[in-house]
Amino acid sequence: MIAELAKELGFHRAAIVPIEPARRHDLYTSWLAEGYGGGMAYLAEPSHVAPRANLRELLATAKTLVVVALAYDRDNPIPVGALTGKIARYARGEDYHLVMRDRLVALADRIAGVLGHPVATRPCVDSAPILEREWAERGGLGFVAKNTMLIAPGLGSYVVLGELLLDVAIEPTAPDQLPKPRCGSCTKCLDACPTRAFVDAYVLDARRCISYLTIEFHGVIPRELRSAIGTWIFGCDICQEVCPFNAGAGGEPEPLLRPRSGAHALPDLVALAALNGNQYRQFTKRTALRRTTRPLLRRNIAIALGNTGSPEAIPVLTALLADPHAIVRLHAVWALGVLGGPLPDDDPDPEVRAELTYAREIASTTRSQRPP
Ligand code: B12
Ligand code: SF4
Ligand code: SF4
Repeated sequence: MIAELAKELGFHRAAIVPIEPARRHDLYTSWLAEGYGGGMAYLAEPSHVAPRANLRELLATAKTLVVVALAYDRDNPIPVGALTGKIARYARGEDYHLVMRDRLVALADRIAGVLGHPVATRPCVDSAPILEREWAERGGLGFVAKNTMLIAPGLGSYVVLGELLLDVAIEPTAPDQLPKPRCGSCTKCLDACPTRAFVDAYVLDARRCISYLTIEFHGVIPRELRSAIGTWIFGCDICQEVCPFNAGAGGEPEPLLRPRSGAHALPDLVALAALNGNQYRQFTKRTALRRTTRPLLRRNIAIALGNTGSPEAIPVLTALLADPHAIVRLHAVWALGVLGGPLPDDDPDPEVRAELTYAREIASTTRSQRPP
């Protein structure tokens, strides 16, 4: 019945799992101990580590977990001009956290209605301290693949996950077993990752992942990773784009998660760099893009513009040199160095000045390599 209700609410998959201790908690803590979480310090806080081992830390009376998956758009329009950036598919439409949360609350209400009494619930999505992929596996929604994504057979990996803790015991829909990995000898995702972020199959070093660098990381992007970021300005989908399980996937994606506009699916880097504060708030309103800030998005745009290799990017990069935030100017300087554009003589910020020295070096190396 719950699976039926979940379907009516638009979820693509739903399952019921009994509340038991997590089985892969040691993999989580060893991942943190290796430093693979980078600057996401919140992941190592006791309030995030303990509930991942024991869901009852989130709802003391919990007896059942409902795990759900919502599919989003797999399509990828072809870029029109040289100065087009890329936003990861999950972030092009309505913020999935909001969509998922509203649906989970509606599901809880319907369950209470059917049971005829109030039910204590706790909806969880993404930021909640839950090993979401493990629970989705245990509910039989799919398997964790070498790219660390939960792949739901038939839907692929372009799905977001959510959970609902309930204080009522409900018969499970799945045998609560961790499925066998189904990647076989394939290594396409590991080979395609441009920043070589996979330490091994199933293990991602977030510090090298474009998704982390463009969304979660707030500092100066390491020089050696900048070129590999390509034109991604928010997130990255490469290790999913190459996956054969996505090539054969079907299912209508959730309409609310479809790209909000052409500019969300194919962002024009020049137009995006020129948005004022109000326009930026409009563009990111109720989208997952809200996870970043305008200066950080401009930092990412500067890198992407440098990586277009197009001299047409020079005027907008020159305009970014006037940004009040040093983080934006620094990356604009780097991009101008790469494109051989005019560099400023000086900058009030010492880190930007150091970047200027480096940019002059790359510019002169590039010039000396050009044929006379
Ligand atoms: C931190 C985080 C990130 C980090 C680190 C990602 C990572 N792979 O660890 C960064 C910022 C890089 C990131 C990127 C992305 N993320 Co993210 N992220 C999270 C978050 C908040 C925690 C993940 C975590 O705990 N990582 C630590 C590792 C150790 O844990 P894990 O990923 O759960 O890995 C499990 C398995 O790998 C397994 N495992 C380990 N070794 C082995 C060995 C074998 C043989 C097997 C089978 C399994 C296995 O054990 C782990 C524990 O259960 C979750 C939400 C949540 N609360 O879980 C979303 C979440 C994982 N992200 C999500 C998404 C959509 C993305 C992106 C696709 C966004 C994008 N397009 O840019 C990318 C994908 C990059 C990638 N290949 O993972 C979705 C994934 C949905 C799915 N289908 O899997 C989640 C579940 C959010 C959600 N509610 O939907 N993310
Ligand atoms: S999201 Fe991109 S950068 Fe991150 S692991 Fe996948 S391919 Fe590599
Ligand atoms: S690309 Fe290959 S190895 Fe990677 S997740 Fe897909 S099937 Fe598994």
